[in-house]
Amino acid sequence: MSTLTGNVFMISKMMNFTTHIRHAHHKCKILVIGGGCGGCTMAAKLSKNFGEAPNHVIVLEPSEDHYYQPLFTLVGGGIKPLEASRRPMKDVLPQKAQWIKDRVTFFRPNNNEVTTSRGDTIQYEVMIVAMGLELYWDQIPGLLEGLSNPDAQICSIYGSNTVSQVYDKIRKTNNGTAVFTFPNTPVKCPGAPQKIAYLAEDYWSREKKRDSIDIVYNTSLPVIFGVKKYADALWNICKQRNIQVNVRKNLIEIRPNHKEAVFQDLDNPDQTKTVKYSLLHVTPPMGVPETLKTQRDLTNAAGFLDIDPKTLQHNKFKNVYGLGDCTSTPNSKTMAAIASQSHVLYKNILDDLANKKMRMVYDGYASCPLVTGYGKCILAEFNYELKPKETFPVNQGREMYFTYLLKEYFFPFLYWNFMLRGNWNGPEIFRKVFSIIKKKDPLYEAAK
Ligand code: UQ1
Repeated sequence: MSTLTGNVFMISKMMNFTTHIRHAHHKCKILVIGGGCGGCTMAAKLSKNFGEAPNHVIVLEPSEDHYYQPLFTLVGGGIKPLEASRRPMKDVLPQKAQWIKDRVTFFRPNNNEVTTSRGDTIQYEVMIVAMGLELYWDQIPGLLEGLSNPDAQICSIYGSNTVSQVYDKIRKTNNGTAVFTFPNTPVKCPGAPQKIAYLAEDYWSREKKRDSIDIVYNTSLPVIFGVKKYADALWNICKQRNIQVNVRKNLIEIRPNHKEAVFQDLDNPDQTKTVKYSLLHVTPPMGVPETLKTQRDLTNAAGFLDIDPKTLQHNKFKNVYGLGDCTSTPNSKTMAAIASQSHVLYKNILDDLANKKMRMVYDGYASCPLVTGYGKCILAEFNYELKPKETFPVNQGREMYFTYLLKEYFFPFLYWNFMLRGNWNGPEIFRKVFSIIKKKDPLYEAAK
């Protein structure tokens, strides 16, 4: 026994902690890395096919809680409590799957095996990587310090531990400049950084404070939204409601004591601008979790799981698949995208296990319910080509109450009751029904 292991053994024995140094070996048919939206959905689907150990599904996930993150915008807007977005992980993971409450520390794809932080090994026939994105709060000097100071007027809907303070800080803002940011990294739900600006604007208008507050949306992107149809609608809204949009501006530093934020001009990187704010809403930089990012044989140059954008199968290791925010597929990172991906992935994995050709193709479908105020929403839906792919037989580029109701009530219902149980494959089913109606409607035919 080496000295180090010996010491650990002695200390743990003294503390009656011997279980800490056990090294269990697990074996399964399907290993799912991550119990978030993508992981939980895939585990639910596949555990219906593979139920009995060792031909079963294992989910490796360290968190105690599971969040429905699309609700965070509404929590920030004071519409929903945080609790509405949270459920215990044990209640959402499928009963038939085995939950190992631990995190992956090393992938050995050549051996079909991973190691966990407790030193366990898990062997798999098929691995699905669904690790999501991590928030890099510490990459912006002053951000952590500012968030922990209740008087600093810095907030973010992105953290489960920061989102609850957003509405209070919006309410406390009476004048000055409210600044909303979008970082220079991929972002989960790229619409959210501006949705919270619209909700805040609407709140201040209702409270008759709007004339005393300037609103600025500083985005690192060159556009307000990637799809022209919706971008045009959003530009109009910003113009009408006097929200100043600055593109290619990246937050690089905050001085919470002086209420100053420093932005870099991404087109002229030497140029910075310091802005005085009365409220600063920060969307933090994000990236793939370190354990995956540093696994060079699994990831692309940017650190994302290197999968085929159509089949969602790994480009090198054919028994590895991925979905959700941690993969290289160039879709918008939203929950609706994961719903579509989960359907494709499920069918493709079953085909592949049966030695059949994979039949399903993911077209990059993503959807973003762009809440533009209390009771208003533009329901963007589009594919890899950034072409609109709308479900309903109306122009979804307009603000509507109906789509807002979907966002507040229907999508959460769909998520908890259908998606997490493996029974929601995206809105294809609605689209089929509506396309039949559309075809039968002479007015629709004439409008084409
Ligand atoms: C969707 O399928 C989904 O998953 C549950 C969401 O979750 C947040 C969505 O926001 C959206 C828009 C969809 C797409 C569904 C329809 C009916 C357009």
